[in-house]
Amino acid sequence: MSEPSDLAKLIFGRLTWEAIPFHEPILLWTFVVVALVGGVVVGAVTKYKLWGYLWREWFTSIDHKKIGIMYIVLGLVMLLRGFTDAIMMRLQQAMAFGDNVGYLPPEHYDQIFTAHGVIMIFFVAMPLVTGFMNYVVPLQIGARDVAFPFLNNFSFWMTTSGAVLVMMSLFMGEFAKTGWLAYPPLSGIAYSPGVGVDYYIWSLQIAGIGTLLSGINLIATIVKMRAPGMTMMKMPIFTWTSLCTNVLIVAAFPVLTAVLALLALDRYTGTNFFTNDLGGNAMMYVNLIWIWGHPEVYILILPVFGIFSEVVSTFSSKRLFGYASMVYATVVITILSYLVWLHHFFTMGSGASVNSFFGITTMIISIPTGAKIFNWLFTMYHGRIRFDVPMLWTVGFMITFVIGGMTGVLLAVPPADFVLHNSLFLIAHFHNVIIGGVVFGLMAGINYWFPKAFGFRLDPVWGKRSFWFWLIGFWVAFTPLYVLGLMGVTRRVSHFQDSSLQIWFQIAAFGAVLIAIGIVCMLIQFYVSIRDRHALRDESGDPWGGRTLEWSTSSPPPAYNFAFTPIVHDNDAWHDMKQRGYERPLQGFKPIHMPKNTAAGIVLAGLSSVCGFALIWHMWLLVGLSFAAVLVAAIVHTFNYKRDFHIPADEVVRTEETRTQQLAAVHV
Ligand SMILES: [Cu+2]
Repeated sequence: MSEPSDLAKLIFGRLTWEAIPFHEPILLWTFVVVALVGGVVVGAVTKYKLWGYLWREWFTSIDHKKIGIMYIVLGLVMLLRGFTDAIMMRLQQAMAFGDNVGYLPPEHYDQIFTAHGVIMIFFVAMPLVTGFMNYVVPLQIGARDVAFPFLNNFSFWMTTSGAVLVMMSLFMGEFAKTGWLAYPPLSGIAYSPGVGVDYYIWSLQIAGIGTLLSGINLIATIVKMRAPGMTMMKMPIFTWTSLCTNVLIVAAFPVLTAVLALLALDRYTGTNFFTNDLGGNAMMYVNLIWIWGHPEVYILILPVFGIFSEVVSTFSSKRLFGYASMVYATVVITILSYLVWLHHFFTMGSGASVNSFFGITTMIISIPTGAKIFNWLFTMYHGRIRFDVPMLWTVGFMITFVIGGMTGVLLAVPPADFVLHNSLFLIAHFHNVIIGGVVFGLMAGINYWFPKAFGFRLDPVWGKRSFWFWLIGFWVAFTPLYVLGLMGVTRRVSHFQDSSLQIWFQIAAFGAVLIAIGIVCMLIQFYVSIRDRHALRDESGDPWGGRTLEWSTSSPPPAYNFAFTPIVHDNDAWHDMKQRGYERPLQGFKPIHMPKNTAAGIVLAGLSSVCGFALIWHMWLLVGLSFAAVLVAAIVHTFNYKRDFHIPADEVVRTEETRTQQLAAVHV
């Protein structure tokens, strides 16, 4: 094979036909399936002439509700990919014993567990959490949108661009084989010379910018745009947990950006921040990435705690017990979550004093978490509990998460962790708190707020089926991993010799199949609900007897959310208004002007992902061109951003009067 010319190198860098995995049958078939599904979707959108509508009403929309829904769609699509990786791992580990090497070669298995972790955290949990905060918070605080609507659109597309790059690594080149946190020296250029780690770095850098900007956006929104009367201690709990989460995002994500930038410098320019030689120190990377990593797990769970608080008080038809202590517990967790990161590597050998400090801070964090659990139980106590689907997920969470928390406290004991570190016990623990906590919470949130967003409920029958398959599937899939971990089986192994272990992996694989059925039930639930949307229609805008402001609007809410800014007297603002006889403000109309939809967000993010792709493949000419294009597009956008639109007052007043009649009719 002749050496490519300098010009070819400048243009194509290290991108060659070899980068396409024609020789990998699994990837080839995956490509065929993805191409087929993609073709059907594109065909349907073209057939029903929906491109214009999608572009005008969704892709370029600066409406927080639409952006929130797009985040959630992105998260659910990536859940299918991330879960496919999970099933592939379970299958390999259930069959690869003795002479049977399974169906996945080690280097492919390594990419799968790395992609699984990266996708589930960055492109499933983060978009879902950000989607809920985006959709719900402005409605809960009585605002017409977030503080920076354009920035919100741009942040979404930056997150999506990162996801696109990760998906591209399936069919062009490879993904990292390092595990989801890409520890050096394995992630350094010496041991990972391929494009995998570069896909990892640039997809996370691009998505990370989106996350950081949405963090700033939501903090500004919550601090500056609350309705009159909504003091901090009158904010709904979900808004409180969102505020703390976004403070953590702003405090932690720059650390991730910095540490990945240093790793990139090592790989691209030959510096020695994290290398084995020339003064490099890999443990500095491990420290920095967990200074981001542990707050990250609380960035995921805090909003979910907020969802549970809303659901428990609504479905117990009772004020949330211990509102103030709930707020203090959230703030304490936020602070403590920044003081525990070293529990991820007690085995670094930093000595008893350091380990005991981080062991104790880790154990302490279970106290405010426990306080939350008791507050939810005391809210249910003597409540008129309705076990609708959101409440089922909540009770499932309480049982599952508490057990997961307990295994966490066990791992926080350094001597015990020395035995269990990097074993399957650890894998079972963090899936216990992430699936039992974050996933169950997001499912509760989808079932709880879906009728607000679309005006009809989700089908409860398939909803309950999905819940039971997830709950039982979770325990069947991960209990064996707790057992295997206690027996000393380590993580990230694609083949085993000891056949006595196989039965446990087979049970775990069966559990993963049950969870897969749970996901299919959820998809059927969406389909059946859309098909039967008229029967599931909710005229009231408040199907569950909600207590916070988002339930005071129609479903779906008008583009401007509130024509008349609500006056708040209580943290259960809507419940309080209902007590006052559906007292909704109808005076003091403030003109509504909103920035127009714009293509700038998707264009800037699109150019950023082209630049990222070029950096991955060392296509230096394209790097320069796309980077210059990003700058030009950003400058051009600053000139046309001034254009916004007004909604005529009489149209708004008419809508509000209809809404008042609607409420009167529903609540006679
Ligand atoms: Cu941690």
